Amino acid sequence: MEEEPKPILVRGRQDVCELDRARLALMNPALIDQKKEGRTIDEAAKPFIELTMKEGIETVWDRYEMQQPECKYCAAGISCQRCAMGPCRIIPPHRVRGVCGADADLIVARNLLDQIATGAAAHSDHGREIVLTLHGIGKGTVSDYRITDSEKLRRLAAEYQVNVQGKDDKTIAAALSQAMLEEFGTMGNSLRIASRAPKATREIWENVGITPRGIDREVVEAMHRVQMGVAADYANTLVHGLRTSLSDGWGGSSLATEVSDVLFGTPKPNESLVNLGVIRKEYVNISLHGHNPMLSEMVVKAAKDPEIQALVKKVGAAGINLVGLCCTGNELLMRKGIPVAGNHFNQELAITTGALEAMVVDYQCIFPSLPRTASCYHTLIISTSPKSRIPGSYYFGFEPETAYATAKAIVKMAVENFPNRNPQRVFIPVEPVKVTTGFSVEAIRGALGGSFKPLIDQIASGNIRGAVGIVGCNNPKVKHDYGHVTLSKELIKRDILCVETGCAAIASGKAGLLQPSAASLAGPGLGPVCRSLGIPPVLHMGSCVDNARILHLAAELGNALNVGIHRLPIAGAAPEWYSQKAVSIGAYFVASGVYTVLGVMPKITGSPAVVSLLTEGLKDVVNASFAVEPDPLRAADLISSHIERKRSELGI
Ligand code: BF8
Repeated sequence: MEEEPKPILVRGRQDVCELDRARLALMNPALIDQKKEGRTIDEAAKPFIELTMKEGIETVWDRYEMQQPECKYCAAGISCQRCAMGPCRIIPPHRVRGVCGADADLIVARNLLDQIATGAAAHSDHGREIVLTLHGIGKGTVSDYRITDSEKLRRLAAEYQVNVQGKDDKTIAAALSQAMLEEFGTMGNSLRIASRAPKATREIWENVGITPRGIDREVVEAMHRVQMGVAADYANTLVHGLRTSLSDGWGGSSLATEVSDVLFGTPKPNESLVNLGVIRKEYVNISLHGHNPMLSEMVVKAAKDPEIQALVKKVGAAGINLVGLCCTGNELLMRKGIPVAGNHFNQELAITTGALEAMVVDYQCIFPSLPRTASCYHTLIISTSPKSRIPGSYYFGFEPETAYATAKAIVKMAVENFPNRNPQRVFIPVEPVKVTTGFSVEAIRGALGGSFKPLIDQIASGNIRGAVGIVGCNNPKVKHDYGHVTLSKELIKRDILCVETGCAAIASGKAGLLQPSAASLAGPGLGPVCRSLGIPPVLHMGSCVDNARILHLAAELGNALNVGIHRLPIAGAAPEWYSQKAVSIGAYFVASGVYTVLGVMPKITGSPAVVSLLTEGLKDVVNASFAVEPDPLRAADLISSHIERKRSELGI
């Protein structure tokens, strides 16, 4: 019999100093009330935020306050930590160059390229892991996963010119994954999957010299360019940033999305629940947090194992309640209808329900301090990626070859932790909200009756003025969920359809905007269209790598009309972004021709030249640009004027 995988406690238990807790808890009740209201608009989160302040449990908002005032040079992007001659800061009028001679423009541009490359690497490395799993299935080394959407496998194979005639799924998987892996380090001069973009868009890339080549190649070249003594011109540096981001959106993220659909199923509309109220008192609660569906899908399977179910009975729980957080949550919600406890700023609060037996994480957007939060309760933080061994967590090395055994050991550990729960500390005073999700490109096409023509007709007639992709994170610089929800509500009121991913989509879910009944909040054109199709005015399209779905949808519309993406009445927005991944997403939206409004200022204000290039100059390069507008109502004005301008240019 195979030995059961055992965890390692990474660097020992992390405990929060009781003195720290006592100090944090000494807050005046009026201040607690004020802070609770100032930190979030998520009504279900407020009681937990109050609890953290009363009990002295540190959260992201406390740490943000402790970091104030921020360094104004770092905030403006004009500090450089790149080499050992520094650190350097640009302080006019005298300190206008770093030790190496770089001026403010170059320092800002290099820092930004670094951020884009980091984000592109994160998405694409996730994509590679998924493609490698498909490869393992094809080669017979991975047996715990199977191909769920054989039709999509064959469609992708046709796109990659892999012969499918008379071949079984496994043989196709081997050949297709090989062709996909070559996209990472291809000898060619373009990515095959990027040829989904409309011809006019690809011609723009070709003319500007930003056609993405190998996925790894663009990231490595970006890293080369930020080495001191390489990048010297800010504009030339940023143009490579666009190319790098395209290798993410049309490359690594597209592969992550498409192959996840092949392995776990292409999402279809389904119903579920969101907010912290999805955590259930009588159950063993396990939250799945992070990004890669490979881990979470296997945990879902292991939770049904008869041995595990017997153990659940033995510990006296009513069952196992799996709940998602962040993008792993989105993946499970889209495909399996598994409830989501919340977005980025709900991760610590989920622990404060006192009813979470384990938080299972892989990578990205996971606060490294979670084991400290968990030490105030019985919750176990279980880390699983060799790339993200978190001190204070129990670590299982998760590999596709041994996925089921590891997932089962993880679930077992969570169930065995149920008796350690302190019933007096269980606190779940909120009810979840209903959502309809699962709007993959295929599902949208299906809901429209098999082609995008009805959507195009509604846009042409003006019932729907256009569409906006609202994406991204939470950031303590913005009241939690306020940016997302205010912008979405304002746009649907103006008959603009919203398609959303990531933490933006979860914010809309918590606010009730992902229900068909939210059509009543839409304008006189969009509302009836949603009612006739039975869909919400805000469509949940998935996780952050699933922003590729938004690109593919834009490509479908562009191809149907035979125009470049830049000519469509569409826009992008990231009202509460924080992550380098979001920088890459914003850059590939713009490089693909999508005007994109950010709610948080990037660290670029130290270079007026960079600001002007990104907000104006890029219009002459890729026919799109960035705007920054922290007020979501004014952002809605910018977006609707842009959409109306595009409509009149198209003559509709
Ligand atoms: O990839 S939206 S906070 S969870 S980075 Fe992170 Fe931002 Fe959420 Fe998903 Ni995306």
